Amino acid sequence: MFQRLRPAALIAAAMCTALLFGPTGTAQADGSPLIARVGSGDHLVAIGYEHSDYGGAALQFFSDHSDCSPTSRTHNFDTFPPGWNDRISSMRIGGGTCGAYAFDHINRHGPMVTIGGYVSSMPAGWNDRLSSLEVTYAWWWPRAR
Ligand SMILES: [Ca+2]
Repeated sequence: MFQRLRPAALIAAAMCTALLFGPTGTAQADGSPLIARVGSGDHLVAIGYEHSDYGGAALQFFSDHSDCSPTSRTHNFDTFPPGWNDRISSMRIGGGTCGAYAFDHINRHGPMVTIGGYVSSMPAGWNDRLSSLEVTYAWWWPRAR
């Protein structure tokens, strides 16, 4: 049981750490916030970062639940806040069985790549390209099992 829960616990701890010790201050030089959020609800399901290795400004993805099972509702983010289109360079996806479809265009359209867990740099060709995101059951993500 401990082994099964461990990856989720590690990712949850990392996400808490990112919240506590992530970017400090309230705004960047252009006035945009260092930590922005998208989605409604109290459950943090993913974090996107401006730079690789979880650096720079952060975008937090919130949902009304945190489940990623074959039957649970997916966490859909059809657009990103102003300044966040084509900007994300690294991500952390929620633990357990969660992974994400990351799309080139808004409304979860266009070319797509699957990611999960810690993504310190986006897959080749996907830096500064994400425009929408779907966090969901990650059948392709063996480390989430
Ligand atoms: Ca794009």
